[in-house]
Amino acid sequence: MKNCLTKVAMLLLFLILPSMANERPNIVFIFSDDHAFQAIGAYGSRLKDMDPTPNIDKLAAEGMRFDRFYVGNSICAPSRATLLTGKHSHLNGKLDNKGSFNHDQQTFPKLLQKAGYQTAIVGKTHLAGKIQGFDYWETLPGQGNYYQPDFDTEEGRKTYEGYVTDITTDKSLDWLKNKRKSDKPFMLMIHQKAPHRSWCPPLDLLTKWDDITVPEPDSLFDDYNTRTTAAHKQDMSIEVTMNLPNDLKVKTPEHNALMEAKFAKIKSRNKNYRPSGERGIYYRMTPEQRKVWDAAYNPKNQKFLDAKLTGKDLVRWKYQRYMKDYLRCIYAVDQGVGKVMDYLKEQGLDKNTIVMYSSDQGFYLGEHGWFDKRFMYEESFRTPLVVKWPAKIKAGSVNTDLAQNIDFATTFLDLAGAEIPADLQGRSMVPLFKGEKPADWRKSLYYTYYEYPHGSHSVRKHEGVSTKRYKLIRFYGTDVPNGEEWEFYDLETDPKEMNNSFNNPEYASKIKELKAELQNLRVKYKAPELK
Ligand code: SGN
Ligand code: CA
Repeated sequence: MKNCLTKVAMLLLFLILPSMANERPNIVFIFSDDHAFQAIGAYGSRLKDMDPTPNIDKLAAEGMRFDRFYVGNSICAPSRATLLTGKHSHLNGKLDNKGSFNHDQQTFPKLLQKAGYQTAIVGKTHLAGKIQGFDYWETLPGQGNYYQPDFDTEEGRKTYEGYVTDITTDKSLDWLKNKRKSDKPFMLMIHQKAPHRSWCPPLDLLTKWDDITVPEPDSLFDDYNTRTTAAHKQDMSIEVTMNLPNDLKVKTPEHNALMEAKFAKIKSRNKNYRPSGERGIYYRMTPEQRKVWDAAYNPKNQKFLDAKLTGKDLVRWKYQRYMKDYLRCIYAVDQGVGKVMDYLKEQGLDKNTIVMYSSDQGFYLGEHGWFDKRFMYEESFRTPLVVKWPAKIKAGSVNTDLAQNIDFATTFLDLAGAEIPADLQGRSMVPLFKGEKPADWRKSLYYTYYEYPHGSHSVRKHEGVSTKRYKLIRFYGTDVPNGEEWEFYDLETDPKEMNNSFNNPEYASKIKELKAELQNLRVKYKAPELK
């Protein structure tokens, strides 16, 4: 009898297990490059009336918007290393864009595979070397190219004609439709290159928003009064750093002739050569594509050249061109989000598929006169996160708890019901999705930035701690006598971080508290003291 009962129990388990596996949610993770939350309608920014992100807004209306989601190191490759490992940079070893990434280490996709998930990634990874833990992958080498992008695949490098954002979306959909196995839950990562510098839009959007004026941020002409040397010495301003021929697409015939001659020379030595990188974008286009590009930009450029703008007027014009191209890139990313959501719905997959939208960091859209990221100020430290999960997330909800990109890996494993290794540094956001904040949820965030003096934009190394209301930043290795400079902000009274209040005696005890908290976080996250 006992034997018979065991047999029945075994049979039941055998029948139930596969259906349990099917109930585990699928995850579609859409990740863009340098997409600031200010450029998402749902975040209610000054750009919202331009309606740059109707589909991401829809995702937020059907899911949850995270308003206090941050990165641990605001730069591309380190952010991606943290996404994969669930660890801060000093533990996963990827401190800056230059250093190598050890692909052999533990990453969440490897663990998801072990837990029975199918994993796929398409697009930018920015981690040199062969990506591991994915059943299917097609990735951009390095920064990738906007037009006629190369993709690294299992069969070697391939070049596809077209616009990188559309190709990335279509390849992801092709995997969903034709390549995945339908008997297993899946994790699909759609990693868009856009809207990374130099903000090259799809050719059908080159004149979108031509007839409007983009609202400017209050701090476009910030003088960094009260800030330490880092803000004064950066090289990421719209005024000085942003250039006309590549960033802003004002190419004179003389400039074009010079570049063409240069590329022809290289091609005569290497017939397979194709211009690439930011300087090569225009010359990588097909003659037909260039025709469309020239028809759109040339008349606008001529008007600009005739106006001979200088000083603040020139900065204002640069800001307009920058923002329009940036938002055009985002519009294409957003259309891709729409296509994916439509497909999931069509197939009835939407109910049990969690869709997330996020970016590798935030970005300056003229705030403090800047573009790029790196600083611990809100625009680059914060990044968007929108999550739709009909089964558990209340539509239209907003979360304001402090969450960070170290939490991604733990969250994915938790969603999959997989074991969560003890060395992961983040926490699962699944309770937050359900509106159940754990009593011991974190009250502060740890931040580091390392890429100096090498790398672009000359942003000094710093570390810091931030609570919901206060932020303390310590720049180190700078030009002052002991190499150390501090900034402190009260985000409630100074949300735009215009007044460094480090020397304000009213905040002395708060600053002391945050210094102690920074030390606590170093211990908690096993971080070295930075000099
Ligand atoms: C390139 C860009 C920089 C940018 C870095 C890192 N210069 O070097 O503006 O900060 O990438 O970006 S460009 O002239 O090549 O456009 S990241 O997102 O990959 O970290
Ligand atoms: Ca980036």
